[in-house]
Amino acid sequence: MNNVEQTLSIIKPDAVERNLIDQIKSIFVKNDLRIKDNKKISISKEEAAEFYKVHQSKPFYNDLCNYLSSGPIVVMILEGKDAISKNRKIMGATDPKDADEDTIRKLYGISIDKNSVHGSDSLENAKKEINFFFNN
Ligand code: IDP
Ligand code: MG
Repeated sequence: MNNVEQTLSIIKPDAVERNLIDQIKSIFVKNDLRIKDNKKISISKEEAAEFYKVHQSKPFYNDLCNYLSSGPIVVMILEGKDAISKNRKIMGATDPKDADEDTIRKLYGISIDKNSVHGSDSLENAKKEINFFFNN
């Protein structure tokens, strides 16, 4: 089981609102990322602020926290070979207009803030982020 990793994925409010949950999940599954756990939740602005703490010095931090707490989201643990980098590749660039063809953000993203999905960017952050939403 070399390089089997877990990563945190979030389907953001813009995608949940447009009923894209099943389409996005099917892209992960098609790419051999197993959905180990998932739940549809709403979070408070304070929880969003804690989750996105690494961005607290950025000019877009406040808008980002308002946005993630603006409606239901789906949080998922994805598991598979090289899950962290694979998920980042499947998601595409942060700004949908820079994203490669067939990536989730190219297909469904609206703008740099409404870019449909989140994915952990490192092993360390994946562990922290999974624990944030699925601490049992
Ligand atoms: P990522 O989601 O591709 O990892 P990050 O740089 O970690 O991108 O930024 C977190 C989120 O903050 C992005 O997904 C995006 O929604 C938002 N964001 C990033 N840069 C900007 C910006 O310049 N303006 C507005 N929102 C941004
Ligand atoms: Mg990031």
